[in-house]
Amino acid sequence: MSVTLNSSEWNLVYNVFSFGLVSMLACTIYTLVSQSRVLPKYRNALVMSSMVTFIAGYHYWRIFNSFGEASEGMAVNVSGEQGAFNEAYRYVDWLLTVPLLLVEVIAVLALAKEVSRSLITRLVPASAAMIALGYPGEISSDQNTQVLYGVLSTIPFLYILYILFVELGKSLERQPAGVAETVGRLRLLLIATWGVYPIAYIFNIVGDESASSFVAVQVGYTIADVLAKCVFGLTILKIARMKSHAEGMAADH
Ligand code: RET
Repeated sequence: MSVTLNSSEWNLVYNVFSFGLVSMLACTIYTLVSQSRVLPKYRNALVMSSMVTFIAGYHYWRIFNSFGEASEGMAVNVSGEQGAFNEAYRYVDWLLTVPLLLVEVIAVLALAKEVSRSLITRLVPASAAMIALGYPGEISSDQNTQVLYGVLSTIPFLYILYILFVELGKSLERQPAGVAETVGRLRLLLIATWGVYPIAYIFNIVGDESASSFVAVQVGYTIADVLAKCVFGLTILKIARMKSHAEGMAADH
């Protein structure tokens, strides 16, 4: 089975993948070289961010190549067979990066050890379950299966939002004023970008294997990935710098 794009659609997907790839590479370098601009206790959060964008850069490289290999002219093979466009790269990427992103948020807050551990032991399994449950729906062409796994995956998704907005809110009260504000913005960025994924997934269900739904899903996921990984990582860096300065690090760092 294949979807036939027109030339501007094909070029758009090709260019968006290329943009995603270079954004991840550039962001990896930026967060790596910025290590010394924050206090040692915040460096782990930056390492997480570098790892997230590195892992994503690798997967965008594979996705980009897979798109080229699956294309015969403007027809993209989406059959799921060998040589077809491989949607699994995205899910393997998310399976690794989504738990890391959540650990990154917790790490930059530098909360008490028990609080961090309790948040992480709930967030990491929930995020892995969310991605693992979404995959069977993503690759299925049967609408009932897509809806079933979409709903199942939404359960851990809502649980994660509950932890981030309700549970984490309690520890925010103890953060310095400017930091609490930036963390508030971080959570807004998180909800705005993470919300794009289920919406793109819905395009897949209602779009019924059409070229325009293929384009919408791929462009949607890629833009959301750049926001959720790169822009998010840069916000984490900003929070780490603000906290480092609030805790006595010289301002010229
Ligand atoms: C799926 C399936 C449909 C239901 C829901 C989903 C949520 C996906 C999310 C993915 C987040 C990915 C991130 C990647 C960036 O690194 C799996 C599409 C709720 C929230 C943040």
